[in-house]
Amino acid sequence: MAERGLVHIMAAHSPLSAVLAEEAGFDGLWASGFELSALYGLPDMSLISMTQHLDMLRAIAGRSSLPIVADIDTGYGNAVNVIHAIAEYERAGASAVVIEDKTFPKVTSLAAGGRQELLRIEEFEGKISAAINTRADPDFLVIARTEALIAGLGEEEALKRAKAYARAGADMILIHSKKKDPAEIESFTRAWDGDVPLVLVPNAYPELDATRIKALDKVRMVIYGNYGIRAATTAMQDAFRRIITDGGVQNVHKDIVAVEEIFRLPGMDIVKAQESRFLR
Ligand code: SPV
Ligand code: MG
Repeated sequence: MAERGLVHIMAAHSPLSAVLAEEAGFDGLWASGFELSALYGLPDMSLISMTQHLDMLRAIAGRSSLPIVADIDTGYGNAVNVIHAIAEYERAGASAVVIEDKTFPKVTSLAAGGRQELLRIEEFEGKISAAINTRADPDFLVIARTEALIAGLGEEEALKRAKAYARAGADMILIHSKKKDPAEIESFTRAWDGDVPLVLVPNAYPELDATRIKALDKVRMVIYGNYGIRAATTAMQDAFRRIITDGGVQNVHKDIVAVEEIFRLPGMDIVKAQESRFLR
């Protein structure tokens, strides 16, 4: 962020999606709870475990050199659970975590009519302090996410919470909104006079592009939060439907990557070189 001003972080739900994000030129990866839940065929409602998320994060870290921002939802419980989680995520290879101020179990933020209950500010301050106190590397970022706008509590409450979390030691504040119009986020960003920079996730308001975000001046990280799983779903829906309609793969094969690409992306050349060197 110091070098680039604004960093672009792409959601990854698997090592393969991480490799694709790295090749495309993103600055980092978002180990998204929404995407991993969807990968398991589950809604993003605290149903996948910390172990499942950590296992995938380790697998991603093993195949990509990009920094990983881990989406640890509510921190899997109270401040004591956060202490355990921070140690585990740092060891697993994450460079940052995002913790949100909702109660456990949570409901995904963008769902219409979803139950959105927030923690008391003091309790969440304790969780942020616990995270800061636990990290071994001072460069490991603790990002506090307020869901005040998602819960419909308004800008004043969102600013109050963001300021409290920054005072508790958060390195950055993630402000989320599900309004289709970016006005709510732009207004919060203009009103933000805290010392720490902001993180945006333009999932609900996609027209807020990098040029407009840079003009807001206080944002240093943009997370493309569900674009990996949505792009993959679009591609699979299209291909699978065409195979049924066409009665075979005779047409679709021309429009998808050749199998050689699936040899290349996971680094089959490296394994082949290992075979010729070490198999006796
Ligand atoms: C995620 O990708 O898991 C997020 C972003 O937290 S959102 O689903 O938009 O809340
Ligand atoms: Mg999430």
